[in-house]
Amino acid sequence: MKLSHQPDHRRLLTTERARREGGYVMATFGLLLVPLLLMVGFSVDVGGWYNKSQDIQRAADAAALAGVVWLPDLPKAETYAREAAKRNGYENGTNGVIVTVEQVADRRLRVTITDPSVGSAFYSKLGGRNISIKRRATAEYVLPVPLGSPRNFFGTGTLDSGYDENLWLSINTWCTDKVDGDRYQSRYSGNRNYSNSSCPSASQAPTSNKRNDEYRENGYEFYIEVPENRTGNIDVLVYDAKYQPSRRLPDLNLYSGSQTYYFAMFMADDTPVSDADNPPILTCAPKFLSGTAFTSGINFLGTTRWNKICTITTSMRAGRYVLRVKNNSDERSGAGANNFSLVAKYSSAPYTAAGALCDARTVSTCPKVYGKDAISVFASEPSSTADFYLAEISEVHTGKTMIIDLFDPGEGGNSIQIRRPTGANSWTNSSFTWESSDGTSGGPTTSLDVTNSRFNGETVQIAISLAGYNPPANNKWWQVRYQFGSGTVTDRTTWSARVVGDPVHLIEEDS
Ligand SMILES: [Ca+2]
Ligand SMILES: [Ca+2]
Ligand SMILES: [Ca+2]
Ligand SMILES: [Ca+2]
Repeated sequence: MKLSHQPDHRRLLTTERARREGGYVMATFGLLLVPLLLMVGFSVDVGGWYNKSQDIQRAADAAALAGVVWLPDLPKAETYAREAAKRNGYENGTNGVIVTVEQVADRRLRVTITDPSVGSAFYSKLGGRNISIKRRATAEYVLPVPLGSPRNFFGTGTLDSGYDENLWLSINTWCTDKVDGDRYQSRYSGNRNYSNSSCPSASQAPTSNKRNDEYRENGYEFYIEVPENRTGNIDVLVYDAKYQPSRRLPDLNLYSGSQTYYFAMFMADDTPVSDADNPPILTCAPKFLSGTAFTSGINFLGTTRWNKICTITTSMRAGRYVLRVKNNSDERSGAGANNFSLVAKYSSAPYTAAGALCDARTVSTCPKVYGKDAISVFASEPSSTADFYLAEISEVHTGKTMIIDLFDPGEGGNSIQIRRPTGANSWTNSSFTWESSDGTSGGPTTSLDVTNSRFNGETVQIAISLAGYNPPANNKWWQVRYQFGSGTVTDRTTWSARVVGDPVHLIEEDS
């Protein structure tokens, strides 16, 4: 507690004790009456000041939390912080109250409230002036952990040998069972029967043991991050957006039929903590059926199977755009996995790997394409050991706990490791504990045994302590390593990673 004028209790107590030691009880009582009354008065005042300072602290806390989510827009953060302070009784400029709002880091906001005229019951009657109380609070917000790619492309599989990701983005049809690896877009669980006639419709209300309750109406979401210092218009391209099981690769066919997929872009906005309010870009919401034509004139990474789904022009704002990809609810005419890739490429760049692909860890003007919350992928590499980018964990998370969900991981393989970055291009196995939805658990260990397809249809939740975590400046990306013994790595799976803790919270600051 910070009070500018604190009463001197010690002196009063000393005085009292000294007089009691004198031994003249009655006389002393009379003498004591005044200081005793003063003491009572002061303790009432101190209690009042304490309550007041708590009120001011609460107002500062509320203001910092309300304002921080508007950063980097400081004027807006100020407006919302001051409104929250006002709602809590402290209006800037009224009764001399001062509410100062400052940005102290990228996503940190400090609010200081000073009330210069806190009155008192007794102190002021003795001629004491009103005291000034000042309290401050600092809030920060932490964005979701970027998933899957540190670059301007994601899930390009084997399209370019120089940038082999050996990973396709993937989304299954409605009428599939999640046991095949799609945690959030397969509508069924425990109903692996893909013939058109036997796949229940949504209106038939599948019995609970057949329904995947984790199905998400909004499908999967990606972020397209447009840097402030971009050098031109940026095209968002998708490779093989449609599902064409007759062609098979890269799509996976389980039961023939046509399918519809919806892509939709949403503007970057001032509230990065929530995506629910990002305005849709109506011209960037294509629908893909098996017969949808590719965009003509694009011959990129050795293929013409591309569609341009959006151009983010330089007159549109920088920031994080949201790209939503979902299957068609209740479409039961086929079953399989629709594989695709995403690239955010400068419009003026040539359609070559060297000209169009970049890594945001080393090139500041490079747009980023990464997954949000969960990535649904088809991992496929023609060797027995494969490393895939999993999640970017910056030092803001040091001391917390990272949680990784691997759904339906590693059938046919031997083991999986989680690797933390140690340098620009080096990683080391991390120790973790794990718990599976099948009831088994283990660790601490540096290797998850996945032999005998033991986690088919199960979620393995991995917990990693980030105590003392200090990533290299040029690489904060963690990887997941698959080891398949003699065979080649292949897995249709869904991965998530997050750090435990509130996205918006108050932090302790040294005064
Ligand atoms: Ca499986
Ligand atoms: Ca496809
Ligand atoms: Ca928003
Ligand atoms: Ca799998």
